[in-house]
Amino acid sequence: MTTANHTPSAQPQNTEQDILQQMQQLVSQLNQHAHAYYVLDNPSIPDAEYDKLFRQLQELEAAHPSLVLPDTPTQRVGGAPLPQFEQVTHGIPMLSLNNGFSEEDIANFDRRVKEGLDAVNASYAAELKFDGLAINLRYENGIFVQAATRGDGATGEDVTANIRTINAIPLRLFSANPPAVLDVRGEVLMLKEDFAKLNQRQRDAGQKEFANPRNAAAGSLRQLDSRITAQRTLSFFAYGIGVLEGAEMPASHSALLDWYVELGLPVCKERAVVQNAEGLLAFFHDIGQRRPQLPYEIDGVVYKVNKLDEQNTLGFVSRAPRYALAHKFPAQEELTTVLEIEVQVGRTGAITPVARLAPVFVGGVTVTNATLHNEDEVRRKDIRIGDTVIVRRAGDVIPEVVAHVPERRPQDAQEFVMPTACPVCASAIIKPEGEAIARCSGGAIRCGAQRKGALIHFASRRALDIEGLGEQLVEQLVENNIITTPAELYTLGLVKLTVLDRMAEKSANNVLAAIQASKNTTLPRFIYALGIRHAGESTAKALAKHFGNLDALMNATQEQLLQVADVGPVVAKSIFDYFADPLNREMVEQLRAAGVHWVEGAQEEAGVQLLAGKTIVLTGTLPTLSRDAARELVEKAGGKVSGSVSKKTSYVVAGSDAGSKLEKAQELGIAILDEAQLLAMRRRRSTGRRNVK
Ligand code: D41
Repeated sequence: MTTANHTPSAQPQNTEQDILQQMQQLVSQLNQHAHAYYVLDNPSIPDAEYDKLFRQLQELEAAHPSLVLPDTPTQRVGGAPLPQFEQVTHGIPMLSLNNGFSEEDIANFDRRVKEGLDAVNASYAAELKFDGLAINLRYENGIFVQAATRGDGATGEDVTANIRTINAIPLRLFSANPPAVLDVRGEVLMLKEDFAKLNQRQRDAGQKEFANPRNAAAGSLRQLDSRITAQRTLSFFAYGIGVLEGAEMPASHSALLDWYVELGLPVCKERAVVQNAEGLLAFFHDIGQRRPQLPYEIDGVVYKVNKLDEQNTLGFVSRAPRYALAHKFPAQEELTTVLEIEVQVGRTGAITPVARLAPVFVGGVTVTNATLHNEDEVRRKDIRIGDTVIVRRAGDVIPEVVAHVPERRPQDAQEFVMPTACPVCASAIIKPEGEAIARCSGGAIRCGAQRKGALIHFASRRALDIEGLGEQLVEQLVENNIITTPAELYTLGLVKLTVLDRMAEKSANNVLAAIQASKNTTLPRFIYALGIRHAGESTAKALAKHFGNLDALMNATQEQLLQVADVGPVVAKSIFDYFADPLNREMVEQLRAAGVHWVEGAQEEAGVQLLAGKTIVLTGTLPTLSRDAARELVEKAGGKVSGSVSKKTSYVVAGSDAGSKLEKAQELGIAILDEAQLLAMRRRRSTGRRNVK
């Protein structure tokens, strides 16, 4: 929320008592609106209204500085820098958490809890483990008075001024009868979205980016100048309690969090009360599935024996409670060293610097290579050979180098030098002005790497779909100079194939049969298979539909190409240039001569297309159809598949574990189909008879 101009409303004739009352009212109103906005995510007034009230309060405070209230939201913006952080001794130490990683660790935890309680069943509160910073908030008579970092658990640092800038943290608890003292414990973090925005700002300002949301949150909290913290959007979730005076301790952890919600404190909604190890694991797996869609980073989940008297019975060992366990996901970030920076040549000649790394176990796999994307990226992150770097592997995405660790840079760390010649074919590497990507100028004819890439692409499932012709076989075919172009695939015989490693007669015959079968294809697949830059699958489909036959496409001018739906100048030029090259035209002719064919001018088969003109979003796992199969089905029925839900979406087809897209569809009131309903949309004969295949 921002502040707007407003005419002063302080009236000189008011008594101090009146003014104080006015201020109290404004503070209370503003704090309630802030709670609705930042904690409940449900604004109660328009921003402009809020700003008006805010200005009124600011003006009153400026006129009567002695009356400024301790919970006024005007003080959130940060004040003069501190010389240093003061030390704070926690009233009750902040304990640490024991970690578990395997199902066995969880079973052992559950068993020890039951032994300790002499019970057959155990009830747990399960919640998220935020990857942020643990903090203690002290409220006295309902007013926020101090915030301290966890520090070593016994003593932390006073970060009150910084914490005050976090809009989600109430400056006064919502209670007519608040406790005399309440220590709220929880985690300060930065949402993924706010992290991305902050890094964008850092980039724009030519300043160092943060490696991850946790570092960004830590860096923001450790600012001596709270005005800087105020510009960084931080969030907070409460999960624990320290000193409590003047109120009764809730009987369970879940009741504590419910009470916090009533007091206006932010509590994460992703929590549950579950029974026994099975319940814990079910929670863990559910959250693990949804982790990528969560708006914040978590590094696991936390289990706590729910009843407080049971927690007390169990007690703690060496500063970690026996009643709690953090169940961690495999680490997504690890440190390792850069052994070498090499370049890889892609299908279109793109030169990608790749860091060769000392092997490191991250995100559940051993990583030895990580992409550095392009030369600018290497410079921006200043990654050098010999550096210690943070490597990240989230979900199934390819591992990447996030940042180097400056303190660990050796004296002899070497800067990366972009080669001027292709490491595969020695052709010149060219980086067109204004483009981020450098390319090998050899093309598929001269460059083995591009040749391999072109062949793999040609044979891939969505192109000519030659089963068995994968990366390894292509590698051997190219390395041994057996073939150089896709057209030569059709000249392969048994003899040429069986000389290769690991190629028995049976599998060689299978590959040959698949090559033969691939001759019968469709025009869109053929166009896509050529691997023209910028002409992906949907462009290939649009081109086939527009031109109807290959010769028309091959002879099209750039102006004609621009007539095709979704084809812009870059794509049109790329297609035009491709067919202007005689070598490419020759290869197309060779393919046709080899017998590759399709039905030209393919008309839609007779029948009703039930999804004609409809936009469909697929989400979650369908019971039998793969993502590709579902997409093909939609397209055959005349529909278009889109990746995101909007008002223009006609249907959302949802399977199990559907996440935010399903929610969005429900919000927007979009019809939701299951797989069976999707299957029923397959083309029906136009005879009037409902003949669903
Ligand atoms: O989300 C967290 N990082 C988290 C940390 C959590 N959800 N619960 C926690 N509970 C505790 C106890 C059980 C000791 C009150 C914690 C932490 N401790 C914790 N955070 C940092 C050190 C300990």
